[in-house]
Amino acid sequence: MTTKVGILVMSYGTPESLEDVEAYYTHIRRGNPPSPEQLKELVDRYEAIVGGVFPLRQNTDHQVEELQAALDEASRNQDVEFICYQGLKHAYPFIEDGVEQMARDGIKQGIGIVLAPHYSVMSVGSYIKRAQAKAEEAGVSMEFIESYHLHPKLIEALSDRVNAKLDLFIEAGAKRDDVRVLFSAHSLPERILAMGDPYVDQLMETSRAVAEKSGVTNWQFTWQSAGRTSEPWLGPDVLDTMHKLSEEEQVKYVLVAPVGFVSDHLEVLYDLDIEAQAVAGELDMRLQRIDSLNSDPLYMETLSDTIITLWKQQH
Ligand code: FEC
Repeated sequence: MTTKVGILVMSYGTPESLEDVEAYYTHIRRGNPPSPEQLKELVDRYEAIVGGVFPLRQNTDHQVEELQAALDEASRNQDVEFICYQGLKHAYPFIEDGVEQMARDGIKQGIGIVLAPHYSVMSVGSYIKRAQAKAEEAGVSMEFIESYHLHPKLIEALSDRVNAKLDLFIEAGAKRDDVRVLFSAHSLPERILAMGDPYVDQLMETSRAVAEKSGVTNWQFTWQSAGRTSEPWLGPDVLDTMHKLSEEEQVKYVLVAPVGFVSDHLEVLYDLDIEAQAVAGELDMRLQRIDSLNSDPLYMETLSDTIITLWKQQH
């Protein structure tokens, strides 16, 4: 008999329209509505990137479809069927909706995975906590994947992207070693450091592995997209790093590799492609960004391998 296993594929979520930005932002702020100024600032950022479309929604939908196809392929002729359900952190369908749908479909066992490779108690940990609570209530037995930041196919996909953009610099006349590669990820409040959180170490491990695989020695790590709250966030921020590189080391070529993200969305398309690109212009610096993974087959295989490995360990 074939066992049906629900795969809860979790992602950050994005509004469906500009009218939904307020509800989305209020959800991120745990029910506290933003001030009119804060709301306008966020709407302006979405308007700058999207022109009416929210790319993260489409990208997540596509990633879930492609992951389903990869799992179907990998489990062909086996006695297990993996069925993907989407669960978003801050938008419909919410994490809880995905778990509820599994239960309604008669699924008794599930595996949860987040479309973010690195674990922090404040990021992946909070997705898992919500999914676990709902699963207990709905009577679904769930296991979770916490991270997959060193999966060889993930490292290969990221290294290929680094090399592709380094080639563009070379075509434009730069020497490969003159390009400073900046690996980056979403900043988090500094208080995670006191909690022994693995987030920083995992990001450094991914960065080191990608640098090694692509033969890059001229690199460093920096943070981006810190939240607009009063507490201190992990730094240095990418914009400060760029200023420092220009002023203290006269660096002219920068390739930013946001290894903490897997999709085109606001934090990449605005924070890097618009905001950091504007700073690069002021500093007379040439800035490129690696392409996002989106539904790259190697990323899809990273996810499906990780899920199947966990399933096999349990059965
Ligand atoms: O394209 C889109 O519509 C969504 C882009 C988006 C992604 C994303 C990923 C992460 N976040 C993480 C942590 C935080 C913390 C806070 C926070 C706030 C925001 C706001 C927006 C936003 N985040 Fe986000 N994040 C995205 C978007 N994020 C918009 C609210 C305005 C602002 O501060 O800029 C602070 C919450 C609070 O007030 O307490 C913390 C982390 C990730 C990467 C892992 C993941 O994808 O889950 C960590 C994509």
